[in-house]
Amino acid sequence: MILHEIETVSRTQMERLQLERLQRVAHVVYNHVPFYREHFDKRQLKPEDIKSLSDIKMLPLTTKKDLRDHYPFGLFAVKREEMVRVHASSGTSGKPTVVGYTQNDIHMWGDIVARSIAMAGGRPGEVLHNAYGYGLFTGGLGLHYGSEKLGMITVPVSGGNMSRQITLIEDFKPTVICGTPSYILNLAETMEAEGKDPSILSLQYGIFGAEPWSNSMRVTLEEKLGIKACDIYGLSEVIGPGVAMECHEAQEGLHIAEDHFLVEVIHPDTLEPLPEGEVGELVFTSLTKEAFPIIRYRTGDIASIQHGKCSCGRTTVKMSRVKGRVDDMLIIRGVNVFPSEMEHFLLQVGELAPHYQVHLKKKGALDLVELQVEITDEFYRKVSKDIQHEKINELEAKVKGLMKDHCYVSMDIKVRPPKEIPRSEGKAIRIVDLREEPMLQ
Ligand code: DLL
Repeated sequence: MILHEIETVSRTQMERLQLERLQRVAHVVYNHVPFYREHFDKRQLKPEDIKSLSDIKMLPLTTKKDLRDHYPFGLFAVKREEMVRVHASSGTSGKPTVVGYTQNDIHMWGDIVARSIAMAGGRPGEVLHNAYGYGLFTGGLGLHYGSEKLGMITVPVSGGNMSRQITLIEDFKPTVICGTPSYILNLAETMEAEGKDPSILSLQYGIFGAEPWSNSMRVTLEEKLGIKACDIYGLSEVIGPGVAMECHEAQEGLHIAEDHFLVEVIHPDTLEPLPEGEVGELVFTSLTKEAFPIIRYRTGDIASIQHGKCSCGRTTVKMSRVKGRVDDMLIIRGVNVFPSEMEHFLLQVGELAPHYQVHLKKKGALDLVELQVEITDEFYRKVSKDIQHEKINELEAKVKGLMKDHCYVSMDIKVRPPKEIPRSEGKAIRIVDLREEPMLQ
């Protein structure tokens, strides 16, 4: 096991380091980012007023809108000559949010991703197959630099081109595979369709993230690929992948790289801080970034945090797995539910393939929610044509009951034939909003 020294320090030591770094970053943003200076001035606050970690609450929250309003480089704290890279995340609407890195930022990011890969089970000298997309998205290059830093032989495949992915895995014999869980599922199923058994490959560990995925999806991926699958979390605004990582020993919560990122959990409506263990919106402050320091960034991601020593030996604070984004929460007749919660139960239905989509439609003034699920090839073949209609009706009723009993929501269910739900090429599209389009009767 590769344990980094900083991951096992006492709480007092960690908090001392965090405070020192927070005080420094407060000075940096005050002196170099007019947006933050204005906020400090409005509150009659000076960087010196930060005397303890809890004083962070005096600082303003930063939102995605703030990033968009200062598009592209308005929140950067260094001169252009000091920057070496930008990444961007595409939003659902409007301009992307742009983030920047100095050479030191790139080194620091490489270090935390190297720590993350080691946490998942990766070891120097072994091969890592990186199927995250390379480009403006931080997944590909983020994992790439971390893998090289750890001393792994890095295969920069990126996404797409399934047959090449499969050949490279068969020939290069990686022990670690990285990608979004939905894309790796697509890969495993493509192999199965070719009559190959992905569980006998050289793979031992998976590093999956960039989208919410349930524990049932973890079980599916682990069984199909014969691996241990760990969750990696991050967002470009904070740095990219590596903000937090699950260890393969416990597979229970993600260790936050808290020497670099200070976490808080707030109530998404009242914005009040929530106590440890309560589920709310994650907020991060970067403690060491140079080009794009960020203060109290509202991630929109719903999770909780917990302190304590993990069975892997690490003492860093852990976050629970992300349930979903605030914007993806479905409110169905007053009940809140995330697609990943529905996924957890759907994947336990033997007749269904692990693919689904939620379609939001409008009928008059009414919002309709339709959960689309897909039957397995096996079920399709087994059930004879004359009773298929009846069996599908039964299955729809079963899924409807399951959603009602476990997620407390009543929604329309549509069972679709095999392979009809679009497969993921990166981040899976779980919610399709058709409310602006006229309904076909
Ligand atoms: O998705 C960074 C990343 C790349 C993380 C590779 C992990 C692996 P963005 O494109 O900026 O960055 O999207 C960030 O994706 O706010 C979450 O809503 C979601 N997300 C990321 N990781 C997870 C995860 C990358 N493990 C947004 N579980 C975040 C659930 C995740 N959601």
